[in-house]
Amino acid sequence: MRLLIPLLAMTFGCDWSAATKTLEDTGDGTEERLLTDDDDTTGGDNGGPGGDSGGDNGGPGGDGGPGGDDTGTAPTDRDGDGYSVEDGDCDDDDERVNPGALDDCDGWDEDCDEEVDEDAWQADVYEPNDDWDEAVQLGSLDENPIQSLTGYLHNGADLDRYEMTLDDEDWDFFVVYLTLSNIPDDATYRMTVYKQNGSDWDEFGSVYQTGGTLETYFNDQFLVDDGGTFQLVVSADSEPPCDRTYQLDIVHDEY
Ligand SMILES: [Ca+2]
Ligand SMILES: [Ca+2]
Ligand SMILES: [Ca+2]
Ligand SMILES: [Ca+2]
Repeated sequence: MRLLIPLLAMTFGCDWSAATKTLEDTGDGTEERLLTDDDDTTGGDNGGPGGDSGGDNGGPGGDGGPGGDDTGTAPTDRDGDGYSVEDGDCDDDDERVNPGALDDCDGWDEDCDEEVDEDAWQADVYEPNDDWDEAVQLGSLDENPIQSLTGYLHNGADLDRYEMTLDDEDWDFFVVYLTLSNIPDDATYRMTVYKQNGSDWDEFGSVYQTGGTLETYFNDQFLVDDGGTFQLVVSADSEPPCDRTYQLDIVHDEY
């Protein structure tokens, strides 16, 4: 594929290509999987989340109920997490579950708001990076022409922005190869490239793919100094699993 690039670069305009596969197949599987355990509220003893969700540090101690069993009046906060059922604790036998808990990526709604794993992004060292001015700074591709990182898309609304700069001169040519791998088979991931234009961002192009590896590149125009600041946005067109990592590789070539 690289042998093709110099020829394409010699042609007019900024080229954008990729192996785009279609299918907008909205991933419903994830959503369903996450909600399966969710409906238990107070009451009975078993059925707590302690189960297998994994990923977390020591789950809440199993069953061994707290002291004083059968008093006539129900204790207001049986698990001692600071919230009673009246306060919105949807599992008063599990101190890990309460309205003040962090709802991380484990398939369980720890904070009782009927939304599952919405705080998963907080475990991502690159977050927050959804807004233009929050982009992860990759610096100069002239100085660091090969970059590789691991990211997460935590839900279908997550955007991961990466910003990079490129120098150019009229007679130089550059090409930037972008590879996004480990896309889940049941999710469609997208890469969109923008170039800064004053206070605006011009879209270079957008490509997407379901599952596997998405490869694309952008390159410069003939006889134009079109270096500058670029942003790459990784996003999902469908709901991805919150704990699935993707790998992003960026390679800058000049000739
Ligand atoms: Ca609780
Ligand atoms: Ca939640
Ligand atoms: Ca959770
Ligand atoms: Ca993000």
